Amino acid sequence: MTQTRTAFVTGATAGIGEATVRTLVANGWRCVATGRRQERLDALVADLGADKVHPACFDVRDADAMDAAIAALPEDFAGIDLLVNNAGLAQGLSPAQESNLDDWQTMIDTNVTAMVVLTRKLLPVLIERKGAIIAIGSVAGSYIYPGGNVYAGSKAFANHFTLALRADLHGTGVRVTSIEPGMVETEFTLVRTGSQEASDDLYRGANPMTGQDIADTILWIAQLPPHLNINRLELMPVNQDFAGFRVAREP
Ligand code: NDP
Ligand code: 8X3
Repeated sequence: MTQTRTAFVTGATAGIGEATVRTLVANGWRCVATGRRQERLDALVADLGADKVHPACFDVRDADAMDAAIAALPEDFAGIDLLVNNAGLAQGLSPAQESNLDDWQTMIDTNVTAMVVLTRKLLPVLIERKGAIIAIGSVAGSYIYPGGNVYAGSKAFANHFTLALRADLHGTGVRVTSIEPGMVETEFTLVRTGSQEASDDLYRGANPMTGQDIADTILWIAQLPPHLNINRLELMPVNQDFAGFRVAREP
């Protein structure tokens, strides 16, 4: 009988992270599911079982709360084989010159600092267990769009930090993958714009990817043979592409 493996999935209360927990559990994994919304973590436990899901409710920007959550992991969930660095957000779509500095700080704290801190804290167990790290970066880290500014910068950092980990973990047996999605229909755009109408408008007719598409990709990567590493993987819906060069024409 194969041993049950354990994943630590950040941002499991919605979108890609929630789909990932549901998919991993359906395929025999245990998951530590994190997020700030306790009621959504409770719903995951109710649906999937307390033996399969351990809820860890904390704000990833709070390093002390992160330490406490890691220290409180029950024995069955403490041996982490897979870290899914997924929690993240965008706030605002304004040009840099009109952007709100608090929004920028929130994105840096969440998408950059928290990911780095959590990864550093879990590296010892991941190395001990020859585990894997899968990070959700974004195409925004490679192709810039107007208003992307700090979000795009934070995702360029995520894409690149993840690749850099690959170099440092050389010889440890730990696998590292940067998944870089384009448009996925989740609560992301609602959080970004604060408007259900803007969110619906963005996705209308685009046939975007779903959280399930990304979760299936994560499962596929996580279950590849241990000698195989996907370094980076960029995904988009067919209806989205990366052309975007603009020319401002002088009179
Ligand atoms: P959702 O808004 O649906 O989910 C975001 C998740 O992140 C939630 O579970 C939320 O939990 C968690 N989160 C956000 N801030 C914090 C915080 N401070 N502390 C703890 N948890 C936090 O978005 P997605 O599923 O789309 O996003 C997941 C990742 O995918 C993000 O990193 C995003 O940048 C990336 N991505 C998304 C794309 C898209 O088009 N949707 C495209 C490319 C990348 P809670 O609010 O309960 O704390
Ligand atoms: C573009 C991807 O992360 O900027 O659809 O939303 S992201």
